[in-house]
Amino acid sequence: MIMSENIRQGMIVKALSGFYYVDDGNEVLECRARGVFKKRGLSPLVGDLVDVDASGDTPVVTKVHDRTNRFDRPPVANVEQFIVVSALKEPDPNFAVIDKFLVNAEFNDVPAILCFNKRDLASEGEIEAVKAIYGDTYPIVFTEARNAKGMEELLPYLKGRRSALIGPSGAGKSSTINALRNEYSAEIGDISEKNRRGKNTTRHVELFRLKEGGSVYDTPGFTSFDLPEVQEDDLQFMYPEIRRFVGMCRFNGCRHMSEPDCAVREAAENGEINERRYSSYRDRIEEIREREKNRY
Ligand SMILES: Nc1nc2c(ncn2[C@@H]2O[C@H](COP(=O)(O)OP(=O)(O)OP(=O)(O)O)[C@@H](O)[C@H]2O)c(=O)[nH]1
Ligand SMILES: [Mg+2]
Ligand SMILES: [Zn+2]
Repeated sequence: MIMSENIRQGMIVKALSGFYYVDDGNEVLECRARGVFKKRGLSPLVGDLVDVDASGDTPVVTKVHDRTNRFDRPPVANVEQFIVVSALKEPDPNFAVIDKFLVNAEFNDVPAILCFNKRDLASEGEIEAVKAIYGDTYPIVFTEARNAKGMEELLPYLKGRRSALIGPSGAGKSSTINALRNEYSAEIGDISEKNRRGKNTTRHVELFRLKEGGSVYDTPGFTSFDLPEVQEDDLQFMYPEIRRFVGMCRFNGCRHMSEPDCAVREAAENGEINERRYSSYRDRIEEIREREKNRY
C-alpha cells in the first residue's frame, strides 16, 4: 500500500491526557505527538501552529512552527495579550500575585489588561480603590461574568487577538469565556463555602474562538506565581509608572529604595505613583535580592 502524504496545518486548541486537538480551520483533529518532541523537552503547547500528518489511523503532530513566545505557567504559546482576571470578592484580589504577573507580562513584552470580575459583590468604594492602583497604568475593566455583564467593555480589547485569561481559581475566567461566547463551553465550578476560594475547576488549557474575531485561552487558576528571572536593575522598567522616572534620580543606578534624592520615591510620596504599586516594587526588589542570596 502506498501511503499518501497528507499534511495539514492547524493550531492546537486543547491539550489533554497526551492528546493534542488541532483545529485546521475545517475540523478539530485528535492527534498524538511525535515522541521526539517529548524527548527534547519541546512538547507542543496550546496556541502552537503545527503540521499534522493525517495519513494514518491516528493523526500525528509532526512539526511545531516557530513561536513568538511560550510560557510554562500557564502552558501556552503565541500569546498576544494577557487578561489578568481577579474577583473583587470571593476570592479577594491578591495584589502581590497580580503585580508579579504584570511584571511577567512586561518582561515578555506581552501587553496586559486587568479584568476585575464579580462587581456585583463589591461596593463603589472598593471599585474606586482598585482603579486608583492600576487605572493610570493598565487598561482595566469591571465585569459580572455570571450575568454576562460588562462584556461590551472587554470585547474591544479581545477582537482580532489571541488573549490568555489568567488568574486565581474562582475568579471567573471560565465564566467570562462563556459569557463572551454566549454558550456554556468552559466548565464552571463553585466557590468553596469554607474559605471562599475556587476549587480548581479548569484543569487544562483550551483556546476558544470568538465570533467577533480573535480567540481566548482558558487556563487553570493558580494561587502563587514566581517572578520571572528579572535582574534587580531591570525591575524599574517592568513597572510602567516607575519607568517614567528612570534617569531623574540623583544617583545613576538608583534602585529607588532608600537612596537620597530619589525621583521615584518622591513621586510615590506626592501621589504621582500609586503608593501601593511603589511598595509592590520594593517588595519585588527584596524578593530578587533574597533569590540572589540563596543562589550560591
Ligand atoms: N457573584 C458572582 N459570581 C460569579 C461571577 N462570575 C463568576 N462567578 C462565580 O464564581 C465561581 C467560579 O467561576 P469560574 O468561572 O469557574 O472561575 P475560574 O476562574 O474559571 O476558576 P478555575 O477554573 O478554578 O481557575 C462560579 O460559582 C461562578 O458562578 C460574578 O460576576 N459574580
Ligand atoms: Mg475555569
Ligand atoms: Zn531613585
